[in-house]
Amino acid sequence: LFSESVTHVISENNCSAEVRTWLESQGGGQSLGVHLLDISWYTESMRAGHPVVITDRHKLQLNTYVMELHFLDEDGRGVAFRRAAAVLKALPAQVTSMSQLRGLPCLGEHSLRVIKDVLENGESSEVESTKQSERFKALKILTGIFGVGAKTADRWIREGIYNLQQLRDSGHALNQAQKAGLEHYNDLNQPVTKAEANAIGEIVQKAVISVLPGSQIALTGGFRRGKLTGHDVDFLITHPEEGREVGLMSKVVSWLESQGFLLYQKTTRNSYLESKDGPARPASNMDRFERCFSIFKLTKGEEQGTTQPEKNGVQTMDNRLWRAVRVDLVVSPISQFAFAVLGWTGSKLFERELRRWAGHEKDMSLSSHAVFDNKQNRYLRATSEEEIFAYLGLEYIPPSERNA
Ligand code: DCT
Ligand code: MG
Repeated sequence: LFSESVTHVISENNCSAEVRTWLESQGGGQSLGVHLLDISWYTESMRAGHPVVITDRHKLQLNTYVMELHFLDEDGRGVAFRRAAAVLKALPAQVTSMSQLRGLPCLGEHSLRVIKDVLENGESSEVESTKQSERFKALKILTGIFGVGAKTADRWIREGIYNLQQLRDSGHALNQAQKAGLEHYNDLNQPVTKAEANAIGEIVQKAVISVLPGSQIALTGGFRRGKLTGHDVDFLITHPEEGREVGLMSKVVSWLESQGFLLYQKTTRNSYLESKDGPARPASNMDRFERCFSIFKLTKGEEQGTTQPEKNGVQTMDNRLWRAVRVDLVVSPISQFAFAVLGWTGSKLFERELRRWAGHEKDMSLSSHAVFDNKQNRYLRATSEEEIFAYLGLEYIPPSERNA
């Protein structure tokens, strides 16, 4: 998670003299590129003349601690910790003293307290005691079940359910997703590799071509950003003739099912209509494409026979010839495809900041469907991500730099 780098590069002559001096003092040289992670504070800080972060791709041990705190998120502090982690991630060098953090944005009181603790004591007592707590462990285990969110996990914990066995014994009626999640728990908690994502890509490609020749697929999500592993594989499907994509999802799913590739699937229907729904609302994270949450049955290559640690610590050879993999399929009409690609490439924090930028700096509403210009009171069309960045007044940011 933390080995990845951050977002936007601006040219040096975009910096104020003060910023340049500061950056040079941080070890940057003449050819310094400035990486920005939170686009909206970027302009604010620039205006205020504060030094803005940052060069380069160092990972910080501290990030882990800040992220662990994310799990404490019971009153919406998760985003604040994510931002703090993203700032640390983008720093040009390992943090060794609190003074290095002076003037940096997005580091709140709580994050700073944790960082201070880590610097002084090697670890954060707050984070460590959280990690040791039964509640934290249970939250991790239960939200690790596909179909179980923090709310459900919390309810179960309050009923005294702390692990999978207790859940099974509880007699709780689980929905289809949760049943599948429980059944494939180990597989779904094992990272998906790039090789596995490619193998699934070939299957999905075959499916769409079989049911509607000319259809196209794009790999989105973390793998498009260059990540080597992910928790799932995300695909976007379209057809170059507007309207031909209607009904495509159910055909693709039927094909996959008939070939025995699906262990689970649930399709939600597209409900997006510009004229009816009005401008895309920036506050809404969820888009309204036809979407299929699925679990694929992926045959293992012979070289992939893995050993998995069992609960009692004994290594056992897993002789199964397949593994379960979470796959998300999304169908978009070609007219919205560029927006869909941008919206589904992530990261989640990057998307959030981009939407915030659009709203605050440009008075535009950006979604995975469209961008609405509030000043002109109209939608702006785009056929590529580059055009969308241009509308937003930003240099193009390649996917590999969207890992904030
Ligand atoms: N997305 C978003 N807002 C959400 C959910 C998703 O903007 N609430 C976008 C951003 C990422 C993309 O959809 C895919 O989502 P995930 O698969 O959850 O994220 P990922 O970056 O692909 O992470 P992973 O590698 O773990 O799958
Ligand atoms: Mg993903």
